[in-house]
Amino acid sequence: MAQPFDLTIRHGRIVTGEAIVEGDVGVRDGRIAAIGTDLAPGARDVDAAGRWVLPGGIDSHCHVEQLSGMGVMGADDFYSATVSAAFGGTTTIIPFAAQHRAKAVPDVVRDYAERARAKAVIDYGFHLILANPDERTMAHDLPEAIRGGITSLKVYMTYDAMRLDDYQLLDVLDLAREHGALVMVHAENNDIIKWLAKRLIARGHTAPKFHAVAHDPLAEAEAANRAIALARLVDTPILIVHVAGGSTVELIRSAQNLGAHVLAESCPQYLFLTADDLDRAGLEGAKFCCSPPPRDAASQESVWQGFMDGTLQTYSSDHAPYRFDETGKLPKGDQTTFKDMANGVPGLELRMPLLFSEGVLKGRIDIHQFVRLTASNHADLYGLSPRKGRIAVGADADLAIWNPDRETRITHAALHDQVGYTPYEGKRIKGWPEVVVSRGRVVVEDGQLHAERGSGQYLRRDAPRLAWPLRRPGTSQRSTNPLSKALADHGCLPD
Ligand code: DUC
Ligand code: ZN
Ligand code: ZN
Repeated sequence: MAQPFDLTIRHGRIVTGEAIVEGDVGVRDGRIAAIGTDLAPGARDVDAAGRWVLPGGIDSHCHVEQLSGMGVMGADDFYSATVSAAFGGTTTIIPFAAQHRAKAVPDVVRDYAERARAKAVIDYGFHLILANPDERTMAHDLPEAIRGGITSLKVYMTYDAMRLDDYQLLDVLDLAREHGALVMVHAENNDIIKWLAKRLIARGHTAPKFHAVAHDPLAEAEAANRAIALARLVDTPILIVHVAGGSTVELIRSAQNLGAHVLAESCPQYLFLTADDLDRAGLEGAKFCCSPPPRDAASQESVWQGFMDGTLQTYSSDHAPYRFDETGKLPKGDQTTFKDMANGVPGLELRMPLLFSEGVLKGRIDIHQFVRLTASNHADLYGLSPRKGRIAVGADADLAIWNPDRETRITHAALHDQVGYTPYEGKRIKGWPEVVVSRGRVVVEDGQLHAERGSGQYLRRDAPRLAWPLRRPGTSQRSTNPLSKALADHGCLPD
């Protein structure tokens, strides 16, 4: 008789939705077929005694095989990025198909899709980076991309080559509401950064640490505040990505308490690095340069608080893999200034192990918060539920089996990306996803990869699943924007 399951994971501590089940997971045809105790043997059994069985992670913010606004190609392609993600317990990524101003959106999407199809070893979707909301894009190409399953887009308020002005942002937000897409916002004030950078460079302050000075926390908070105001004006949800500063966390929380439809994300670099990391000998600090930059211990604490109280919904890597050489961080060799270097840090592989060790095992967040922040919230917000992000019968069998006792001293040599360094070199962490399963396939086991190039599947995503209001005890949730009614009355917004 045929085995009832292709794979049975036995005796684990399984996190299912909001419960913990001590038992087994049965997998058939790539999906979770049963959760219970004493399930029948599978064609293959994996012992998970003493281990957590968690949903595979979803990393909804990573830059893969992407040309930056400055024209720099990242070091990871869709193969190395997805391999690296899988080794860190992530089974789905949502990188960007990045429009540059001269490119048409359909060509951009086709190009990224072709490259990913040939190389990815885990499943993936795309967000669109929108740099040119011209007439054709807005009238045709963007609605078409959203209908095709790219149900989120990222817009920049900074970087001359990418940024949209407020007028364009309003147009994009308006269109996103009409077509049911989620707008992710890179919130930094372009002119503040340019103004400060010019003065710093003119005074000879060119070292990497001045990147953090130029990207002042006020540049982030001002832009976030403006993005929230624009979103409230036209009654469209936004998600502010890579929140770094404590004041930004606070203003997002206040906006949510007023009932504003504002979501937010942060990343490992804002929990585990500070601006002091940029202050290293020579140009070494370039390895820690990302935008916005890591801040200080108080901001780290605010980001933790934001994760703990639900102000921040998603924890992503913002993996942006630039090598420490002329191809990335050091385009002008030892003459490189902080303005020349590519912005970004790697993080696909260490994102979840860092949070498991420092968040779950140190008691800052519980295992359910860990699952929400690394998987299920991403699935809901980016239209992947119920297929991804939770351990439930019928969902894809995307699983990570975590050994909570395994101790690791982080070294880049043990990682699988192509960046050549990690900002977390030497850090000691506890807990590691030793076995990783993608759609029922054991893709990582015993430190080995068991997945073919191109075996990941493209995910055509549904509309975001957003639940309002964000519940926070003791706060009254008023309507998002009284002005919206006036705008609707005058035909500027739908009723
Ligand atoms: N900042 C970005 O805006 N994108 C990639 C990485 C970074 O640091
Ligand atoms: Zn960004
Ligand atoms: Zn990014």
